[in-house]
Amino acid sequence: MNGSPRPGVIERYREFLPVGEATPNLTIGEGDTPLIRAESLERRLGVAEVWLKLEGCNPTGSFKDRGLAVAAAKAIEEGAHSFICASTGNTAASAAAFGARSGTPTGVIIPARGVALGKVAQALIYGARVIPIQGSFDDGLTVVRALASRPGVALVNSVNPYRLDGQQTAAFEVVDTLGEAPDELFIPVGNAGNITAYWKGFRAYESAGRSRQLPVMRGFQASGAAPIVEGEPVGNPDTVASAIRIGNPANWERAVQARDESDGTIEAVSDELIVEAYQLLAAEEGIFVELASAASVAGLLHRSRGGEVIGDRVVCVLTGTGLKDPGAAVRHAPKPAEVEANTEAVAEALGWDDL
Ligand code: AN7
Repeated sequence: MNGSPRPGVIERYREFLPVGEATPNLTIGEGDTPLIRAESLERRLGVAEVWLKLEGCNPTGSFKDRGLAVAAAKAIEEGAHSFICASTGNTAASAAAFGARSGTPTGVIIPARGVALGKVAQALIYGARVIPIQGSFDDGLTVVRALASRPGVALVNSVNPYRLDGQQTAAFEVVDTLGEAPDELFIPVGNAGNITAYWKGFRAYESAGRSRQLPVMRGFQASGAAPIVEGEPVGNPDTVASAIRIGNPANWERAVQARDESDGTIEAVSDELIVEAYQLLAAEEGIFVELASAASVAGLLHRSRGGEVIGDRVVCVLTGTGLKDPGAAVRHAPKPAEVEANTEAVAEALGWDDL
């Protein structure tokens, strides 16, 4: 059976994608993620509408599934026998899932240190060949670019244009839900594929008459890994947000183009602010994201506190789930104290002893 009661991005957005009869309708159930109001943030910042796009609700827990669906399907259509990517973890997990789904051997090159355990676990259990390297994501990307020149090997990093084609479906969904593009879009920036893809998507939808306006793009890098902000590659990128620990983004020029064409900004946010946004999203909105994803909301806090006027309707893209890195949550949340297993001790620990 080809069709599905809950179609993936290829089936839903076929008319906007470079897919045809010969493209396999590959899906693991990606896309169609929730867009929800952030009422606590709205009150706190005095912004009329703040919406959160919950990309952690994708099957592997990040937005990467959208782009991998299209990149994997096109690679198979074009006769690839293997997928390969470098990754800070989420691309690896997603590529591994689509490799498994399509029966395509998949190699994932990850930094030996700093990748969240949940992402490594995913890549391993999906059956990818996982190669930890003694270096950074940027080193890994150099290696896979060279390996991808071998026949039949499909490079599925966001240097692959089909990745961006697939990822733009998130922008389509935002417009489909709101009936219009938002005034501003806040988004984390690592390898800079996603900001490029959203901009491409908003423009495609505007051209097709689905939206009357384009958003202002607001990208955020972590301050220890902010090459686009600094205007030069960062040799040793360093941030708590391991997913965006990237010093030389592949889509650098296109991200700058998205920024400039939208009259937007790409700014740096500190690790402290990223952690604050991470805690705030969980404790006040009930949304558990990964640290890199919190960079979008950190950016909103940063601009609001800096006295910048925020648009009436903004969307923050929350790129991935917090569950892949439970260690980070434990480090940044209060530690519970162990008590005796009786009613009085538990009531006291709960602060209910005088209720
Ligand atoms: C949760 O998985 O680069 O600017 O190799 O995992 O499109 O790179 C991940 C990036 C934001 C940045 N949020 O997006 C990888 C990888 C999360 C991410 C980004 C990533 P891009």
